[in-house]
Amino acid sequence: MYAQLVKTDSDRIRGADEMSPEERAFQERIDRGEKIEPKEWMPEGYRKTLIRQIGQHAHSEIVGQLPEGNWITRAPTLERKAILLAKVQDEAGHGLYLYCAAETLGVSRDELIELLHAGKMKYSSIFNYPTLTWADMGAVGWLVDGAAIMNQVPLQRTSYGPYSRAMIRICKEESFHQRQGYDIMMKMARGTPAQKAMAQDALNRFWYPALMMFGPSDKDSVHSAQSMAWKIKMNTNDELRQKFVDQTVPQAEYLGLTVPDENLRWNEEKGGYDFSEPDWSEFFDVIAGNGPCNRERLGARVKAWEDGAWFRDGLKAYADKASARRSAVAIAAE
Ligand code: FAQ
Repeated sequence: MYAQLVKTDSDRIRGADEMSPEERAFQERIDRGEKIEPKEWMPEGYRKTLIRQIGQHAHSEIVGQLPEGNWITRAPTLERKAILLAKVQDEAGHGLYLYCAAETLGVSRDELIELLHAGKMKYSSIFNYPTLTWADMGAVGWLVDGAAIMNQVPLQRTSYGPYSRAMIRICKEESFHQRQGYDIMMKMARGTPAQKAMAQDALNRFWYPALMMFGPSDKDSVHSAQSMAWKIKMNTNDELRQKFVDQTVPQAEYLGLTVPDENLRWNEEKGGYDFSEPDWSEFFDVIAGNGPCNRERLGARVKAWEDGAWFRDGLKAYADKASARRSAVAIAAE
């Protein structure tokens, strides 16, 4: 089951002449912009690609609570603490909607979690970087949620119904997250010289990892072509990265901070910024499990799962007992 779930056959687009009549009819529905719903026929590759992407997205939300959870006890004011708590709770909620969306494709949440814990399913590279100062809470909200929104707004129009509906609510909450991050950055950037230096340092450390969130450059993206043909993805990785840079650079200027890229220049002809690519060898290293915090993050998730075993056992024992009681009542009533 694991190998089947992890390996997808979505790497190559099949021409209409290679498709079965069912596959052709399916592709025509996608091309007309129809939504695909859970019990409807779908190609196996479509189902597996969705499980991979939605599952990875769900894991990202759950693991993504850790870098910010790290700062809840150290938030500088009661108000900041309440806001950060709400944001981290939202991320748990996003993970739960997304696991539910994945479950409609015939995989259980337990199976997905097992794959994550076994290192066989990925989560976003960004959460393998440490959050060292309070300014990092600003940078995560501004840049990480900003990149997440840039990627997820188009996903509201994705072809799979449950995923697209989950995205609508998630995007609304992500907008609040992005604003709270920018608000922290404003406060820091307009504070004392030491606070401004902390904000600049957070931007320096999170800029390139945020650019990596969009995935490898288009020439190295394995799944984009087929995922776009199926409207599982609506844009290429590079298109979204460019939009993110174009939107974020003026926001950095407004803060009086400097994007750490000496090649950053407005390009009149293309109507967007030229910018330096992230270090892709670092990206591939991080997604292979060798980033600064991979072991710590996965270790924290596995520990939380193991520590919760008594609670799951208790729930199951209660459910089994309740179901046995219902059966006894039903037999007595016959
Ligand atoms: N990290 O062929 P492509 C959030 C993998 S939510 C790790 O281009 P694809 C909210 C990719 O899986 C953030 N792995 O892949 C929040 C594939 O490997 P595989 C998560 C990555 O799927 C904020 C290989 O590289 N968002 O942040 C990454 O077509 C703050 C080749 O790549 C989503 O998941 C990466 N960054 O495009 C929470 C959005 N990029 O699976 C807390 C939905 C690529 O074959 C705090 N996902 N890989 O072994 C997507 O849009 C897509 O899956 C992409 C990747 C764009 C991420």
